[in-house]
Amino acid sequence: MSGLAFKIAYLSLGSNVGAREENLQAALDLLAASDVRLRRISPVYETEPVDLPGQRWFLNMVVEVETTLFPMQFLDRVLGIERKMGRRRVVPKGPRTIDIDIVFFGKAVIRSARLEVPHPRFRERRFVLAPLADLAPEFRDPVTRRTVRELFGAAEKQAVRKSDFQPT
Ligand code: PH2
Ligand code: MG
Ligand code: MG
Repeated sequence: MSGLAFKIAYLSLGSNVGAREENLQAALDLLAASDVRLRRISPVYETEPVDLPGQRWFLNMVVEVETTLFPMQFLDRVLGIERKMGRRRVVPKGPRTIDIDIVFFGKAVIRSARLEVPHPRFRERRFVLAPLADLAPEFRDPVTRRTVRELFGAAEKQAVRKSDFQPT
């Protein structure tokens, strides 16, 4: 990828249907491509469901990638992977085989109908902030100008605990 302009992006992955570990691993395998390089992956956390309680606990993680794709191309790539993995959008915020959300795309602030970056709800979500803080505690949210570490410290309690599973 050297010689081409690339951006660093942070993605949040979540799964609470089927073999959750295999789903995270499959998503990482599908993400890796000549134009999307996986740089670092966070520990995996088992997390209490937020927004829609009463569903199975999630496995969540964050991956740092570098990509030469533009944001909308990158969104299409991610949605294609969700589709390939059999994701069906049945209930909003409900159970899912795999969810891949773009948390940051460099320092970009994007507010379009299809894509909002930074992710509009990541600041309240410990299932995003805990693994993100493992990778990039000093990264500054381009909207609030607060670091990931500060946002994590300020987020409301929500049960998250490290899982033993480590994808490759
Ligand atoms: N995703 C949601 C709604 N609630 N809760 C947890 N713990 N983890 C998630 O990934 C998650 C959620 C909508 O995308
Ligand atoms: Mg989501
Ligand atoms: Mg999503």
